[in-house]
Amino acid sequence: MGISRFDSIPNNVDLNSDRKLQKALMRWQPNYLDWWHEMGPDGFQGDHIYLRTAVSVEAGGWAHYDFVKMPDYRWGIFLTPRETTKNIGFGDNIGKPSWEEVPGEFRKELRRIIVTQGDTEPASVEQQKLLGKTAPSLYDLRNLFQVNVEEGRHLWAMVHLLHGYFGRDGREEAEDMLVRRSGHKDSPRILEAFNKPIDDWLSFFCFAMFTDRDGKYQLAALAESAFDPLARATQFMLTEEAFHLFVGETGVDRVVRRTAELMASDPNGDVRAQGGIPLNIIQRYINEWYSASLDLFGGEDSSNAATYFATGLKGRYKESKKGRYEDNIALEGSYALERPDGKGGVTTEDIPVRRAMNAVLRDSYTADCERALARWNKSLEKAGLAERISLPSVRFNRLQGVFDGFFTLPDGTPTSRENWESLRGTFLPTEADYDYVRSLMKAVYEPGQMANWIAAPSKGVNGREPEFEYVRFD
Ligand code: BYC
Ligand code: FE
Ligand code: FE
Repeated sequence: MGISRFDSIPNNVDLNSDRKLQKALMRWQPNYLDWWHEMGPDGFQGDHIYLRTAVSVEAGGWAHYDFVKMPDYRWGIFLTPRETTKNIGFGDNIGKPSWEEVPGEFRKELRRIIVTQGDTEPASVEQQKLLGKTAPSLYDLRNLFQVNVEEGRHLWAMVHLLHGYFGRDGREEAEDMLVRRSGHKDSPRILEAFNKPIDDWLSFFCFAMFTDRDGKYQLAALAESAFDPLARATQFMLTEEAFHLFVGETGVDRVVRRTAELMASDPNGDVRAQGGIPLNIIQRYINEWYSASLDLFGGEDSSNAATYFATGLKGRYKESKKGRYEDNIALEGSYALERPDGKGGVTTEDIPVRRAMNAVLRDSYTADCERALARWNKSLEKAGLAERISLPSVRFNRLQGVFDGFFTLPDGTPTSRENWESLRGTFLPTEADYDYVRSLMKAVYEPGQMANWIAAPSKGVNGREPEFEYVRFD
């Protein structure tokens, strides 16, 4: 019983010869499927979706595209292969061989990192549960489900590590992944951004743009890990992640482009009257999701981060890329950290680089977000408009780190709580904004048709036309 199910799990971890791992996964799998049915996409479970499945780790042929029903998706387990044994690339243990097993002294920290990472994956599926009902096109509907099943696979990737390397407490943690619920009062998901509702597609695109992008940087930091199975699992996750970021970045861009079109075509620039999303609402959504995603990097000045780096658990972005960092030990040098001065202003303080590793990773992320913003602004420019959108300051609207509880305008200018509260509706989405955006969310399920508030994509998926019937309703 059940063994045949394992033949259906694509993997390169020799699952067939690992009895213990099989047994653990066999117990977990039915609970995972129960969770998927309860908390995965609402409806559409019997429909045929044109989906990509990871079937190998070969650069050219890792993905297979076909129509599948989501519950039949083959969630697999893949580690990026290594040609040679690897040495630790940074921190106090630099140069020593990477770990194939979990060292006893770092067990707790490693488990915690893997659990935190794993928890975000099902959380995002829960947050996006209802979006299929209001998809702006079949192309977008299919992309949403692609992201959802792959986040499911990312959970599998972390559960494989928990089952394979952590024994009984790993199995307990794997069960708990299916128990916590996004936004639940008593057992919420671990990180705050994964408890926020995602009720409309502009929120979804912002989430995929800004929050999945935190995922990219966290995964990249873990892909440097001295714990080799974690490094290889996260490395492979990054191949799928690239598409999620594409969905977010091009999704926001398509909204901006459509808005620009409507602004340019109406002499009064009245986007609302034409059923589009005004630029200032888009800006407020960006402010909201960018600041919430910055919180996911943890505190800028963090002893946890210093420990993770020193021990080799977590590196910087592209730590092992030659020439990117002068020094992979990072015991010398400092980071100029901006923080509140205690008198209502802001000051800069030098802190040891190792303590600033969260901030260093976040800076790589911010630069990447700025690049995307520049692209969106190009779309405004091309439409002949003078308006521009921007990223708020990293000080703005923070609930973690040194600026938690500090009030600034989006440009970073300190202000009083009273002033901030009175201006809130100008820089963060209001209930009226959400109501308006939700009022536009009406499903469009005809192949090639597009909701009015968003531009069509420039190309389809896997070489198909944008008009392709990406979802075949049962
Ligand atoms: N919310 O030293 P600190 C993804 C806690 S997204 C709540 O400042 P640290 C995806 C912290 O736990 C990527 N609590 O931070 C995206 C600590 O608690 P204790 C997910 C928070 O530990 C879209 C205290 O505050 N992966 O993949 O250096 C769709 C002080 O912590 C938060 C990871 O996160 C917060 N935002 O860094 C699907 C990677 N921030 O010790 C998927 C694994 C901090 O006082 N996680 N705290 O009890 C980590 O590496 C670290 O846990 C963090 C926090 C970077 C998140
Ligand atoms: Fe993921
Ligand atoms: Fe993702």
